[in-house]
Amino acid sequence: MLTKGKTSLNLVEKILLSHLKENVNEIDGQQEIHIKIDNTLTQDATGTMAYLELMSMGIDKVKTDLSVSYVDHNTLQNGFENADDHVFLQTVASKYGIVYSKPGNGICHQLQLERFTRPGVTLLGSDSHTPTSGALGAIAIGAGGLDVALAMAGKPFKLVNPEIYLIRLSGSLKHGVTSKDIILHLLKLLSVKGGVNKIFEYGGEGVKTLSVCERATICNMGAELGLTTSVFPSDEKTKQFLIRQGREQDFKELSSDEGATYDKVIDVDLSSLQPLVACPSQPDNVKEVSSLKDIKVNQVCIGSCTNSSYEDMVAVASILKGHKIKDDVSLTINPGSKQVLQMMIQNGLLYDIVQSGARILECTCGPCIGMGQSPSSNAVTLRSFNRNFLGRSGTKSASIYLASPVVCAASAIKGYIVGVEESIALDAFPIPSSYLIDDSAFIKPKFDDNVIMGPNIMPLGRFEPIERVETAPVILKLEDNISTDHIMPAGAKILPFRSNIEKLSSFCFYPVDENFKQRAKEYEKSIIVAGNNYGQGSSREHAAICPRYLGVKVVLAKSFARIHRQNLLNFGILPLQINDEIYDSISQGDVISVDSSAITSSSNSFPVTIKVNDKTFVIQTSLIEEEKEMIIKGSLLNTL
Ligand code: MIC
Ligand code: SF4
Repeated sequence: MLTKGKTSLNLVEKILLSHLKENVNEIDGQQEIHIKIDNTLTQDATGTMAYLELMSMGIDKVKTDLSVSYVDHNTLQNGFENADDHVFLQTVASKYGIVYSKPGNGICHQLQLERFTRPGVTLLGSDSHTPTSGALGAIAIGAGGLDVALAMAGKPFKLVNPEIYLIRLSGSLKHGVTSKDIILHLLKLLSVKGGVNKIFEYGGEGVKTLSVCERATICNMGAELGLTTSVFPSDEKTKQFLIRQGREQDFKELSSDEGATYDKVIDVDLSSLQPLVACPSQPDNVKEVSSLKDIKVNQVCIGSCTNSSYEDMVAVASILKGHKIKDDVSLTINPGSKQVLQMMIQNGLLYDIVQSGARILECTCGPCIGMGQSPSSNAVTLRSFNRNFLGRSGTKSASIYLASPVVCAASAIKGYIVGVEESIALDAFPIPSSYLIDDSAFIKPKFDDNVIMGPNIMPLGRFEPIERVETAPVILKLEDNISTDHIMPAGAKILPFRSNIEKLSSFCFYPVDENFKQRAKEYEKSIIVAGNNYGQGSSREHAAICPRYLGVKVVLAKSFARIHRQNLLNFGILPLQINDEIYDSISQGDVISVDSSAITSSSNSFPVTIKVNDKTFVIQTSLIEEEKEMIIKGSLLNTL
């Protein structure tokens, strides 16, 4: 936790303290800290909403040092909707002083790492994998679009004072074991909720063996642990990366002080790790590749913001070179950026990849978010991505396995899940000392006023506050680890409606209950009950906006994922933490009553009474002043 008066600081404390807003004395013992945000990023699937919100804030230009708007998710353009979003995003960026990254330029996190992030900055992004930039020694955090819009308007970002863990790496990785296996190992150890309200700082001798791209994979998938973020020191490897990117001037050495302390230390001996796979349908269902016997693969997908760097492509091309993939396997590859793709062309990797039978896709998220390439019914799909939640591939009956790009490439050749043989070198193509720089698809703002909004872009309605006593049926009772992919799925059929809440809400909770919208409309208002870690996964605020739009007033859960809890509050849904006894007493369909009248008291901790059939429970609830105001007024926007 951040506390004042320490003489030896760890890296997280150094960056957070240098960005702390207002009175430093007040952080001691406080639950919440406010930090200044230097840079922001948005992507198109969350960005349209974030910019509609920004427009309602009445500012004429962003107040950050740098804000970038990427288009990388909705690029299929199967109808006018996505293209209209792109035009809106480009024109709104130009008006407010935001750099616009054109579709095809690459995936937001890979591009931010390559071209923009500097050691020591703070970055807030409307995407849960924003922590990828932690690989360059930045504090990079994912948040809902509204929080990012507020940061663009110059407001500080508020976060729970996090516990700071040191992940101390020793030794080095063996042949065929990659940094993906480090983060899969941590997921196995700590589970998908093991990182909530924590920041991981990586240290130890093993850090020196990892390149910035390898570090980026680890920081990226820290999101699957539920972490607030992850960060690596800025060292010689960082300098080499920035030199390759023609950005040596951005380098600054950053590390923890001698004698710095942490809330906890976790040791990982890199040389003890084996190739790992996350089995269906949670990223922490991790097993050793060698323990999986004869799992036949139908589809293999390499890419995503987790593993699409040039180095990843070198390893993949080295394995595929001179081999053919199995006749009944479909292998797709999404390079992470135009830079990566151009270098693959220039240095011959692409030839070896294409000759193997792989299909080359755009430099976008693609299959990771179900934007095309949905596998066949009951298929096994092996992916170098970060999420394997039910239905995320677009095919509900398919099983998604997650592994490193090298396991993916080797498995595409063999036809079942395998590691890389010792005899195969992973560096058949050298890493050049300078990368190919072409920033032509980043469009600088012109500050012109003409924002173009096509018919699919619907202004966000106002949300009326919930009643102080809500009596309503429990529309769903859910288990642990419900992700935002369950609540508000994505995919090619659904993503085009991200700017149109009425249409989007038809798909709300679709993977769990296809009749959810119809029932919600019949009930008019309703309550959701869930287990632990409710709302894990993406930062999409639509997973709060759509349930709210359909009349959900309260969510009772054993625990909440950080970003989703904030999104619920931002849109006026009351998130209440319940214990096992209350959870067990409620059945789906029960009409229950939630009395939160005490929220108007002056205290930040107040009782809420829940009546279930003939039982009455009183739970003590803690909300800070601003959170109370959002619930009392109906949404964060209503309070502004
Ligand atoms: C995802 O990986 O689920 C996304 C799509 O990138 C999301 C954001 C979104 O829902 O648009 C994320 O991770 O935040
Ligand atoms: Fe895109 Fe997938 Fe990364 Fe989300 S996790 S930003 S969908 S590549």
